[in-house]
Amino acid sequence: MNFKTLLVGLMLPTLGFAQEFQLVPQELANPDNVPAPCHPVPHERQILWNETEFYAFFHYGMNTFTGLEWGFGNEAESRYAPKAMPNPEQWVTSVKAAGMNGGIAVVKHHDGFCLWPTATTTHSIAKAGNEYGRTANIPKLFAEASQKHGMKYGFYISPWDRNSAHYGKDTYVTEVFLKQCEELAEFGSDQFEMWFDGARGGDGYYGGEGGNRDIDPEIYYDVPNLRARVHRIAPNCVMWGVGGEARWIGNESGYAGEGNWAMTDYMSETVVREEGDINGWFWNPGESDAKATNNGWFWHKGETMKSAERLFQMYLETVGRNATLILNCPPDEYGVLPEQTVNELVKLGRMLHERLAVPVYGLDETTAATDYAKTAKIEVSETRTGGKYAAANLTDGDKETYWGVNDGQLGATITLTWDKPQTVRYLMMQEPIKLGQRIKDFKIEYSEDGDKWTELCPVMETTTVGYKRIIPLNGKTSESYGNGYKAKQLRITILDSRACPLLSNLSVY
Ligand code: FUL
Repeated sequence: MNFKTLLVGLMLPTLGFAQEFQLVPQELANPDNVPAPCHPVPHERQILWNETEFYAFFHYGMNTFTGLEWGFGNEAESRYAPKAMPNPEQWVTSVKAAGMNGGIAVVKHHDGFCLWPTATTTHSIAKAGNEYGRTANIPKLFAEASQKHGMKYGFYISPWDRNSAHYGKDTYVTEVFLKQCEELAEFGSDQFEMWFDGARGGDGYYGGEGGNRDIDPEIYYDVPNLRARVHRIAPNCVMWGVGGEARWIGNESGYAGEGNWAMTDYMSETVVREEGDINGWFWNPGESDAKATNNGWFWHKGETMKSAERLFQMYLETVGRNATLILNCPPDEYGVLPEQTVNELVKLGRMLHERLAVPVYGLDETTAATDYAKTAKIEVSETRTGGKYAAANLTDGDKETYWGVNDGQLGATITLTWDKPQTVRYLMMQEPIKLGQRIKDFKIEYSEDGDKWTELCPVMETTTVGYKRIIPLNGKTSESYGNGYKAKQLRITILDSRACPLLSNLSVY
């Protein structure tokens, strides 16, 4: 029954009680039969963050000029002297051409040098070695460029500060770190992520005192206060790492586990980072940080780029496995992304567009991969009652609508049929994660003639889906763009799920 309102009331005029009764309008608790959430579920800001999918990391700062990866904290401010006016707008437009949706700029690394004129320390661009350095307020320019080009943005601020005399004492947290985070939040209330690396102290300059300062990051940085103070200014800013709202994927090589849950159990070192935890009690989705270059996080002379094909593989193994990918593209001493970086990023953008129909700035729809799911006849084993969960929702391009089955069912099949066989290489699926991550086992089969079925990628772990799963149908992420399979039919069988399975999108390329 699907009545919006039940009018409850007994009319007993014949017994003379009419004046005793009222019509009581009563809302049905769940008129549309909306599935119950399967806990834990993400916060709204975590859903928005997930939708950013693929974004850049820009490691730039004192190390770009000293040739170091980890400055000690004693570098003279004058050594920061860009050879031209740094141009964050060029960073933003270059990564937009690669199909990225935003970026995070490193504005303070472990050396403590701040790329904005902070009130908390003199170790900043205020004392830079030249006019370019002193005038280019990097977070300000980066936020403005991102807003101008419709890109999401955020900042990396190292909690570990090898320059500060306060580091290791309470005053560092109250007078330096939290205030710096607030200063950064003020560069834009619409920022999407603040990045805190995991470094937890060690040796450093520490205002000249030197020595070792070790802290316990779970207590020292006053995370509840940190979160509250940043969210007051930038409510959708996901606090990464020590902030507890998104997790490190456990490696810096650009891959997530084939099966990957957005949940983890707790925030300690024993967290299963690459795969997450099916029984995890809090939503802590994975982000993979990886380098587009071959050596450092910062640009150093002789640095080279990975090939676009290798970067495409990383994309499949991160975005395609329910993680986000933050790909490091370091600006050079001129404050721009070097030409070879820009060229490779353009190639990557084309690949993503032509193979997976990723929207890429500057490329129009005519060159995008064809989504064969849109022209298939789609049959499902069951459709959830309630009138809102039809299979058509799988291909309507609307992230809010979804198909699903009834409560109590933990499996289902979806069969796509084409008039003529189509050459297919990738399957993309998405769960409506606001209702929790549910699917835990599935298989994919195809039929060339509509009669004989063959299982695809049987050795690949086809377990989780989550926010997004992209399966190369030949089972290989490294040589995914092969000849493809001629399919008259493609069948996805969901074998097991934590609660009735739901899917918001399904594409076949
Ligand atoms: C790590 C840092 O120690 C590296 O220098 C780099 O910034 C990387 C992304 O995070 O924790």
